[in-house]
Amino acid sequence: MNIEQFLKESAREVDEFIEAKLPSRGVPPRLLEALKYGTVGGGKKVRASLLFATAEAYGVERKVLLPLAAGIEMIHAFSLVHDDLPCMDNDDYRRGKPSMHRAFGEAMGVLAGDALLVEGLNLFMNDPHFVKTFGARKTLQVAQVILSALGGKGMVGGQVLDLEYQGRDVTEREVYEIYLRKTALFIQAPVVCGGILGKAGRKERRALAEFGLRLGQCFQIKDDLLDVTGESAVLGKTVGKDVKQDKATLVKVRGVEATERILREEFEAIKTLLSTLEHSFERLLELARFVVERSY
Ligand code: GRG
Repeated sequence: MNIEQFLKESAREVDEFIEAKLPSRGVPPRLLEALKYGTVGGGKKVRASLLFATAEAYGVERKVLLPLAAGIEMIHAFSLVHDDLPCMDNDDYRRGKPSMHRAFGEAMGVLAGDALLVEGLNLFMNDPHFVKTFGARKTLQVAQVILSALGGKGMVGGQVLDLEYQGRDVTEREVYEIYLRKTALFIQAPVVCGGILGKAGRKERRALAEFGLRLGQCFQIKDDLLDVTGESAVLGKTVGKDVKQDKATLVKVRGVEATERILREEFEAIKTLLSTLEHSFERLLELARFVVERSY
């Protein structure tokens, strides 16, 4: 199975799981519709795939990971829905269709985002089979990793900096600070969770954490490059917004060519890092390659 097929397969399984597990009874039908709109059938599902690929190296079956993989994707979808709101990046187009607030109205954009976050956590923390398989301690540990990546020191803080640094001169260090918080920690989270659930040793866990963080930085660097060099129809979202909104990006500070070079160098560093590990992380390496070479 090549990496595109691997991603497609992960997406299919995660979508099926979400559809089957979303609470239907007692939830207003319009909210349920919005939850599905925000998750099922959209997005690359890279974060779920990172969890599968990491845990797979330790022989953990994908079936038992689905509640966490799907939960992580729902939480990610929440961040996209809120990111698109008029008071944030104000985007009308996401995953090849109208963004949530364009399709369901602004109030539902806020509420569906809230519900995606809460139901995303619910999906694995309230799944008896998941808790029984991995135990309460590991369930709590993965929840802690996820919540730390999202809080004031993580994604919310990163989004605040992203808005604050818009329209002013920024340093490379400030750009990396945004990347780390806004994106990298939540790309790192599924890798770290895969190590925890796979019972990785301390040394390998540390290396996986470093890999996840570096990959997360690469992910955002590539995202910013695609905003300049990519095509809207392929990406399924508006392009050219960073320049228009004068966002703090590496492309703004260093230019396209230097940014592409930095990305290539980072990928080489990631490759070396993975090659020093005891277990074989072929799939993770393929995913990393996809992240830096993707066109969508
Ligand atoms: C975490 C409580 C809390 C609030 C969120 C809105 C917000 C605050 C943060 C924005 C975070 C954000 C949108 C970061 C950008 C990350 C990024 C590059 C997203 C695109 O991810 P892909 O390419 O998207 O994986 P698909 O559609 O493929 O899933």
